[in-house]
Amino acid sequence: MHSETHLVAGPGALGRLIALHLADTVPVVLAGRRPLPAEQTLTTPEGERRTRRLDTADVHALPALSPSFVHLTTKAYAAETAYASVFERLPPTTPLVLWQNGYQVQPQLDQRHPGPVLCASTTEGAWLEGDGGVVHAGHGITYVGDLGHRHAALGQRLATVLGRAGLDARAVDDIALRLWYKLAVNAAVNPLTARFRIRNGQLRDRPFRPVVERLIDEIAPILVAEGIEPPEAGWHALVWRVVEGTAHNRSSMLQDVLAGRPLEREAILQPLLTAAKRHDLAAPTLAELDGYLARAASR
Ligand code: KPL
Repeated sequence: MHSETHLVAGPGALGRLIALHLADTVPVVLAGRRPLPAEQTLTTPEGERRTRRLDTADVHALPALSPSFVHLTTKAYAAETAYASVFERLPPTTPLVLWQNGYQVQPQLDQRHPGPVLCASTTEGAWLEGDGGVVHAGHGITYVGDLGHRHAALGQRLATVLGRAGLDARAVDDIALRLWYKLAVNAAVNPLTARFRIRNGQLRDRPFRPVVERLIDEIAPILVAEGIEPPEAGWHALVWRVVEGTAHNRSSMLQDVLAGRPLEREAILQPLLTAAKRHDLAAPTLAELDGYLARAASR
């Protein structure tokens, strides 16, 4: 087996986007819980359709592999289980890359995994096109780094591999900060768009705009109390810039609602609500949205 093989575990939109990019430059195995067609098509943001044959595998019955990286690209709620399946069969010191939203899986698996753990925070937008393809909706940036500041060279190596594969990737030494910023944006955008089934850009209009403002006013002091330094332009500018840039998108949580998948409520809202409680901060709008999503999930 080629020493640069990348195993991508989690064949959702992000997993397939990464696998199809990497496949042009390094050997890739795409692993999931159910069989997928080996032939996969990537539709680029420019509308070009590129079909590639990928090695696919059952995550519960992986072939003998010694990959250079395992990319865990499942939803946050499925990450621990996928991790356990993958590492039943792989060398435990294999470098692991976590691509999840939120800030829940990352510290947990960083503690659990014996090998190096990198986290990736990406603004690449993609959605699935049936079992045989993925649409790359828009180019984004991917930041990679490790929480413990011990694997800078590995982060740099991964950023170079991703860059060669056509994804704009940068190694950073403040990945925790970037994960929290993304979480702040996801918490302000995703639950509301999922609840009201609206595109991100509709948050700019009434009646949603004041709710987004209230959410940001609740999220910002929680993060500051957690020691997260505010973005240079401020929390409101951070959120509205993303809303503007992704105005035509359906958020990942709305896509999950429409596909009948579980929601990333725990990874995105729970870290904020837990921190709010710890610092005795009121977060009624966040709590109300969390309660709504929890009830919707149990129906
Ligand atoms: O990350 C996103 C998501 O949908 O999960 C945003 C940035 C909100 C874009 O839709």
